[in-house]
Amino acid sequence: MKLAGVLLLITAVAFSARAEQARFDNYRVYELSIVTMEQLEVLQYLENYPDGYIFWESPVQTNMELSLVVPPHKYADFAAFTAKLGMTPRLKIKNFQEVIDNERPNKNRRDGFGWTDYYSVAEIYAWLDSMVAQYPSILTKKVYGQSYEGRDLVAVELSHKTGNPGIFIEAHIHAREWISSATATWLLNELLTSTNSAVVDLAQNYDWYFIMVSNPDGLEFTRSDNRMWRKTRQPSSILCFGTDGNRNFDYYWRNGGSSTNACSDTYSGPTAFSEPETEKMAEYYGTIASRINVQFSFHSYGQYLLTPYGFTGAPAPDNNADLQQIAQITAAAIRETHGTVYTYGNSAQVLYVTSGSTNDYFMGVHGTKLAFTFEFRDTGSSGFALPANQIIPNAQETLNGLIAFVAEAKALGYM
Ligand code: 0X9
Ligand code: ZN
Repeated sequence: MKLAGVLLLITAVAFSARAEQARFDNYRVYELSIVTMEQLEVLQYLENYPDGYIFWESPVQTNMELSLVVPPHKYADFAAFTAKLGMTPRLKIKNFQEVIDNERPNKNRRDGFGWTDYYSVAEIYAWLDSMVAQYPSILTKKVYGQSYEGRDLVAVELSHKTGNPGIFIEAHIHAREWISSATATWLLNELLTSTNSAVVDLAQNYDWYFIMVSNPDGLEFTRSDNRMWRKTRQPSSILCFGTDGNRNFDYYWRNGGSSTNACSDTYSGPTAFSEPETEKMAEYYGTIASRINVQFSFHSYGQYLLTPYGFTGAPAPDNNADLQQIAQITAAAIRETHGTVYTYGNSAQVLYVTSGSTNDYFMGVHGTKLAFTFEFRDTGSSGFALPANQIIPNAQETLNGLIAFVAEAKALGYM
């Protein structure tokens, strides 16, 4: 009796304390083109009442592509409603669980931090601390706030000398985009250890500001509960959690391409800067903005290099011709590395409308002249669950892109 009671208690504790990772067995992923208003409205309705569907992009406008994860119990419904809407879905993934199972082949290896696997917030922060300890005269750690769940919000600054132009990189604001922080940590490691002369030049003659994990609560939630989580984790309504950090910045906030529905993946938040993660990042940026020449946001997926502004009816920035020129050179350098093809252009034109994004805020409010979003690999065969063996090639092509970017920006007088 007594033993049974204890066992029962242990089992109960084990079940309540350990989060259950959602599985996606036989979930299919389809790509759709939204053309008509009717298609848009039906998909928007579905996003609000998803009942098992998972959107990889929010349906915000006609003339956009969107990937949709379809659970087995919706196969028939999905075929029926897309046919009624005159849509021709393209099957990209037959069993999404298989893609997730192939994402981390080395996850059971215990050989320290590296770039053949993805890591937790604690592991990333511990590695950053070890690098700061190893390079105390070059690297500085700044804790610029705490997340909603109380995790540190951390920036690292790399500087070899005073007076360098500044480059700010903000990664992993979207929880499921694991490749974004993996690429950022790899870049920092190269800047600290590479003997390649082009990389040494970047390290010594520019100051680098990195936020590796802008949304630590979200990253942890993707590891414990739901790999497809995107937003922050502050409750947004009785039923739903989270705000899209990249819709929560205070510049033309709620001006298109975001949702006022608290359950949507592109929820703008109740007010601009409602999330500690975005408010604190903006505060931190305010302290360094005068020293920043270039700002990069790291995201996935799609292989895009995007320029501001994103909001509805936005004017082109005065220096748009330079932005496109630099983007073209960067995309060419990326392609020369491993053949990866990037599409570049204004984010609202080549992707979709967005408002309250980091790029728009840093350019519009702080006058940062060069602000770009990278959407890393791939184009949808794995989507957000990019196999870890692509971290290094993705990072290598990004580094080559950055080398070409900085050279062109310098030639055009931005550094
Ligand atoms: O929707 C987004 O926030 C970004 N795409 S993602 O699939 N990673 O979610 C694109 C944002 C691009 N817009 C601007 N930076 N203005
Ligand atoms: Zn993103």
